[in-house]
Amino acid sequence: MIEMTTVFDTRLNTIKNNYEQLIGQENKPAETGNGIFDRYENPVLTAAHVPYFWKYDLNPETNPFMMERIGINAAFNAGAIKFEGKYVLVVRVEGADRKSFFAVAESSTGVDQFRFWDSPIEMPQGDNPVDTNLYDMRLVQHEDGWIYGVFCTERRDPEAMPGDQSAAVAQCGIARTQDLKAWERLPDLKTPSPQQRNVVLHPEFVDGKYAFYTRPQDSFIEAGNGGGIGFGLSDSMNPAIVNEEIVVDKKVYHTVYEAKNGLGPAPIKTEKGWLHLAHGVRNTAAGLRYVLYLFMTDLNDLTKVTHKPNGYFIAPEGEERIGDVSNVVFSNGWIADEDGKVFIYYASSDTRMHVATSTIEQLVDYVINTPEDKFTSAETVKSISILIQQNQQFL
Ligand code: M1P
Repeated sequence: MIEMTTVFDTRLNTIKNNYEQLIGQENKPAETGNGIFDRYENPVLTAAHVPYFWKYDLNPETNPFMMERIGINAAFNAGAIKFEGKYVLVVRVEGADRKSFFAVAESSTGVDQFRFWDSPIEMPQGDNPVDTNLYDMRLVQHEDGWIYGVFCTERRDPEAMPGDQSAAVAQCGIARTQDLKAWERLPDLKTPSPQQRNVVLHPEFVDGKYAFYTRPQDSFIEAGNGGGIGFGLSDSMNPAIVNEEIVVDKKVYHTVYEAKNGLGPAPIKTEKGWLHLAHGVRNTAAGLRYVLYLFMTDLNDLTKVTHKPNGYFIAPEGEERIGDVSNVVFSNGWIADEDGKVFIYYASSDTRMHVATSTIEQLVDYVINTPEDKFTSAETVKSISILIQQNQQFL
């Protein structure tokens, strides 16, 4: 028994020390960015940031080996909001059992020292049937006074053949809160599309209505004919019903968004237009590759894309390329500070969270002054030739 107590105490001390050391770790910008944004040396959140008291039974009587009782697999795809002066993420935490749930983590700096609140969110159930899995919350402080969490709720496809355990239906779940602790669940969004993922609520009313960005899709994985970032209006949030989806940003052959795309967080309002962050997907021999891209829509017409740089804004790099679903970067949260600094929270390979920082000024410059995709190799060479020619006087 004395020996067991020693094992218990030694392990508990190590676990606590490692945890505090990880959370206290400083994060610095990685050297030499591209002038558009800065990456950081360390991820901001990983499975190891999840509090040890969610995983271990801390009673030496019932857990003499100090064994992990509940495994956590990943911490990724976080919604983001500035709340009571803190940088707050609502993280998709995934258990070893493959179930995702939401948990709040906060930091005073926005780039490091993110610490999870004491317990995960207990999200009330929505429409029948009950949610099997919840993920990818977009957080929006709406001008109606509520903070909305708009997320994916996934359930087994009721039409699935008895042996098919992978057919699922994805829909947009909605909940609202004032404090990120108590959540009121509202009915799922209704749209003409059989499946929905990557739905985002616009922060302002549009013609007195709630405005949603959608991602109509034909099946659980394939965007199919409905591919593209859609837009539609709803009279209310309870229930939220979009009767017509207009595709604002469609998937296009031989681009980084040729297989599918989806909006990331809610757009940021700038003097030049609404700044949007989205993910684009293409298929490769190694599987799907997810990258992030930016575009801008008109201040008075959210369905009109005014600027769209060619290619990707952030693509997976280094260790970001490896994880449970490799070759993926995905973002559903960013925070714009009053002074114009922007914190872009992105996940890599469905495994961990990172931050990149920039400013509104830099992002607007990037979006407006980067050549757009003209869809052929010849046009790409033409853009490079024009730049070389303009640079002659400086060489
Ligand atoms: O695995 C990559 C991503 O796949 C989905 O995104 P999309 O619906 O655009 O294919 C989501 O499940 C997302 O959570 C995940 O990161």
